[in-house]
Amino acid sequence: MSVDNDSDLDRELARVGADECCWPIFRDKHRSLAIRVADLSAAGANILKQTALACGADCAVHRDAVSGRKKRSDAILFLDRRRLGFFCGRLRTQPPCVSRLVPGLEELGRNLAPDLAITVGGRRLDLGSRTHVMGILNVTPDSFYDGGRHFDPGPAVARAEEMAGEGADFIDIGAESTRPGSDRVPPNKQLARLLPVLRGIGRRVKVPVSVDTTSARVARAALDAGAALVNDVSGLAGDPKMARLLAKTGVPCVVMHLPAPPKTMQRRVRYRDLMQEVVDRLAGAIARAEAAGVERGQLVVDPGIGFGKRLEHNLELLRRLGELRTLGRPVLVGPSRKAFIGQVLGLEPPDRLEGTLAACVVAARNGANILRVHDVEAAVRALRVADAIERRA
Ligand code: HH2
Repeated sequence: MSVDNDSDLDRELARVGADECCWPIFRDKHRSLAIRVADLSAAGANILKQTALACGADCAVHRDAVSGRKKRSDAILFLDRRRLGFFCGRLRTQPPCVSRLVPGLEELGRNLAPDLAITVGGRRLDLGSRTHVMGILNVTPDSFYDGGRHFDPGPAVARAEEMAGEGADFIDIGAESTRPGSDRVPPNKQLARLLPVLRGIGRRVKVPVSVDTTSARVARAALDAGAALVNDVSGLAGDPKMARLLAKTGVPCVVMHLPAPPKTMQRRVRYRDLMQEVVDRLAGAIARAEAAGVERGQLVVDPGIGFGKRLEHNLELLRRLGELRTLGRPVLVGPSRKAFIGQVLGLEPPDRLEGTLAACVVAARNGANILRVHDVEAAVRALRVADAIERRA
């Protein structure tokens, strides 16, 4: 028998009667890593491989790196997490062409065992404990699915109350559609839409509210009116004042991968290496935030499903979501009723519920901590069952 699921390992360790103080060691040994290292010299690739082999690990390099016919090579290191520290110790004693990799590998090791708690409204919320749900509330006339439905404050507040009753962990309010081809909505217009709803919600809904905006002015006013988080689809690149606002207020923020403004993002979609580019851009957003004084622990990352991506990119991102773990932050994903589901099923947004739920369950299995959805009740039910199976929770 081979134990596959992480959550079953502890039970099997207990069954064996293994000492509990050793369980973290066995958990690390259970998880093997395949770490990609870019652009080594041929000598570096060979030293890396030899060091890996000496540590009981392995390393794939270009077939001609050994002979030196290939001057540079990428590499993939195969080792279990337990061995990472030992391997770094060995690598540190090697020439700079490979010892320079140690800080990055050590950071990776730290990020793979992150604290996934954020502080919302003074309360610590462990996003790693189960899969969380963020309900979408668009106070817009033109959002691709719910545009016009909650444009007036009355229906918007009623929908927020309904989503809270359905089990939403967060409610995300946006006043600017970011669908492909959409135009910007000026801050004063966003605020005219948002503020009456936020004031109405404040009195009735206990669930933390996030504001979906790239404008620091809108975010500041929304926070003053009761919002507790910011959801910035530009990954803090849209408004230079946003990072400073986050540093000053200390509120959590979702930073999303957005390769181009919504107006033009679907025009020329091309990636040389999708996962690397998304990870690098999100790492850049985290670095930008930290440079402005934002606590890393208050950031949530999002690969931006449907934002400057084609069908194959969206499917790859959902399949390889676990790779975002290298950033060491909780992951939010927003697949709800989006075009990629329509492309798979040949259905319009009103008929994409089942596709959305499938995407949510796969995303949760692959490491998503928060799912941003229109259909809170259905998603909560689906994810509760998925968590019960997957995490025995
Ligand atoms: N998707 C949309 C809007 N905001 N924020 C995050 N963090 N992640 C997402 O995937 C995301 C987002 C687009 O969906 P929706 O709000 O339903 O549509 P519209 O932009 O047309 O209002």
